[in-house]
Amino acid sequence: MNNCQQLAQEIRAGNRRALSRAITLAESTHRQHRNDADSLFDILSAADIRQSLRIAFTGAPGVGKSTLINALGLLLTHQGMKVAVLAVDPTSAHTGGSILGDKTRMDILSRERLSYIRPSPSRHILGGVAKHTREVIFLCEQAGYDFIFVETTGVGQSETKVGQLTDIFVLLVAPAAGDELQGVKRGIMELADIIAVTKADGALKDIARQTAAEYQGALRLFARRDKDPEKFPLTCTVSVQETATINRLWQSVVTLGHWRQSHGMQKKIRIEQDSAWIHSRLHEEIVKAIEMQTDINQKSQQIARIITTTGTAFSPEVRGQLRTAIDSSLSSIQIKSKEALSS
Ligand SMILES: Nc1nc2c(ncn2[C@@H]2O[C@H](COP(=O)(O)OP(=O)(O)O)[C@@H](O)[C@H]2O)c(=O)[nH]1
Ligand SMILES: [Mg+2]
Repeated sequence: MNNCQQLAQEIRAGNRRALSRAITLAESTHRQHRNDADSLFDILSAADIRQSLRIAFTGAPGVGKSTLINALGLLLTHQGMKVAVLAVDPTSAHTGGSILGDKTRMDILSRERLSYIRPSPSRHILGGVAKHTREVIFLCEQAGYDFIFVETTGVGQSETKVGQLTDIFVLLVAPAAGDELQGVKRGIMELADIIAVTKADGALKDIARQTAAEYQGALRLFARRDKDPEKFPLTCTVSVQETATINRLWQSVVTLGHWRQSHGMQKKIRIEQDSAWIHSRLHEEIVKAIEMQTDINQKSQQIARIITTTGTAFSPEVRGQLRTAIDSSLSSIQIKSKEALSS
């Protein structure tokens, strides 16, 4: 048995160290690691593919994502379910603060035998959110996790991307009534399956209820989606101090998950998502190959110098140079691919 086969076997047996090693391979930029990761994916996908329910938790920093995930994770692991948490948080890449915060907030969950917590390395987040998140999700699924929680903050369109990788999208908002819905972007609200107003306890309880009612009102203005049963997308309030609210939120997630599964929606959504993901992978690889095969950077610097002289991109010189650069790049790619084919 070679190393990749061994690793695949350990992952399937639920070995967390093996899973971490595999994720590191998948996230690596080294050629050899990528090749190993490819072999690993081949081995894992040749067997029976396991799938988990994937849930995104998104919302502004400090809204209570990690705390809620910790509470939900404990609830589920105590029922014997396996929960994996992937933190895709661009803000932590800048400050380092959130990752430390998450460590303590998910500390209790991380000690559970049935949990697995993985923050994304910051360099991957900065270079395009969660470039490998789809692969990491696949690996966690093959390790037998029943639920995969993806935590992300609304920075640099990370939520949109995470929304394309998950089955259920939970948007968390803080209690703050009358605040023009806190500037939550329309596009994010359109993605939401559940909007949960957090910290609904103590002095904030009433405000949280009011906030939830406002969001409920706003949701009514959106067009109905095929992927929703009656009452969805829904709004609720939640507090980690009140277990009943956590249970209720989870019941909504489960209800929606079951409905989508039994109506063929989950399968449909996943096929669309995977097709889009493959498209963007292909796009990325081709652009990378083109950049490597042409002197695109040098050419744009040349043109930038002309713009500095002319003061605008709309000069005949610039447009002429641009056409020449495009033509010569395209023919250079053609020549190089012919060479590659005949060699
Ligand atoms: N009162 C109250 N505070 C909460 C609740 N959930 C989270 N918090 C607090 O909100 C702060 C930010 O929480 P955190 O989970 O790190 O937010 P994240 O940045 O969205 O992951 C922490 O100080 C938490 O203790 C809640 O249900 N009630
Ligand atoms: Mg957090």
